[in-house]
Amino acid sequence: MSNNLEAQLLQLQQQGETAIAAADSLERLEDLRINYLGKKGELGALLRNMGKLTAEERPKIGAIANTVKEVLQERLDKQKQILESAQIQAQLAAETIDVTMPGIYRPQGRIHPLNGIIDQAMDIFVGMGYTVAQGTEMETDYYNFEALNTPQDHPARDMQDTFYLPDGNLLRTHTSAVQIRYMEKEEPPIRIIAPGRVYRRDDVDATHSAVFHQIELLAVDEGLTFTDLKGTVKVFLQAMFGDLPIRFRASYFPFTEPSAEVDLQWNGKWLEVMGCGMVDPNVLKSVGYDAEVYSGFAAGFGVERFAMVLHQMDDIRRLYNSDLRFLQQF
Ligand code: 2NL
Repeated sequence: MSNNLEAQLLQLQQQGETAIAAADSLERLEDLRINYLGKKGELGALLRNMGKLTAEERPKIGAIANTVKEVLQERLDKQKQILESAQIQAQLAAETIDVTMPGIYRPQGRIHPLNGIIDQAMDIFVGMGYTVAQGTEMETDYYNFEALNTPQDHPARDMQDTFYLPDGNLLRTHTSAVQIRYMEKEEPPIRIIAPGRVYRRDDVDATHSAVFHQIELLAVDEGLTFTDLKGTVKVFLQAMFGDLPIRFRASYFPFTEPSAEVDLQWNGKWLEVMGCGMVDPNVLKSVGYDAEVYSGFAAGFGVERFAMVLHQMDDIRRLYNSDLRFLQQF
């Protein structure tokens, strides 16, 4: 009996050692541990036969069983260490970064000159307490013309200038409609700027485009005067162009009265850069404001025109055809 059990124990040890040495994963190793040394494992199963041994045989077999258990446990620990270290080595190898490799080329993007000017203008006006307002590019006749005191027979209404859509709507010819809608929703005091894309039926040439960008500003409050308009325009233009002389010339817009054109002395020449005026009382009335209590000023300018002056450009089309040789200069 004892010889038989001793032989079985030694055979178990040998089998176990071989299996452990061949285990190629931590999961497999854990399965082996349970299989050999676990509560319901093979070693336990053999030892349940110890009861049949004589009193002299028992300690001897017990000692052998202990050795088998210790040896197998030691082999398990050792194999576990080997597998864990192999796993770490594999991970290190997989995650190694070769710092001598050349980097991936990512071309540097740039701010488009039109967006650069819009950003700059927004910064300046936000600094003066203005809010940026936006709207849709398709508008109704009412918001683009009627509410802006532009009568049915005004030349700006002409089919030559406006893109009319088959449904009777149109593509906005200025961003004023954004301001009309804003005033309908809000009460004075109002200070907003409306930058955006606008459309005119122009023949395209070096200085004209059918799609271009405009920024308008509007302030409505009690007691606003032409002096407030002049001061605001001066602060803005000098922030954009530098400390240059500016002048106001009487002009005409349907939505302002009085109206003025603003010129800037640039390289010794007077350049027309924006239009402005005091909001016509009819416009204030159209949004439900009391024109006896409130007054307002407004101005509008073309972003393309600013870009051409600031960047010494002679052809507006360069702003639209995405030629990298042009765009990379900014
Ligand atoms: C120009 C001139 C201008 C306005 C735009 C405006 C808007 C409202 C009420 C009154 Cl809601 N006026 N806008 C006023 C004067 C001039 O633009 O030469 N733009 C390119």
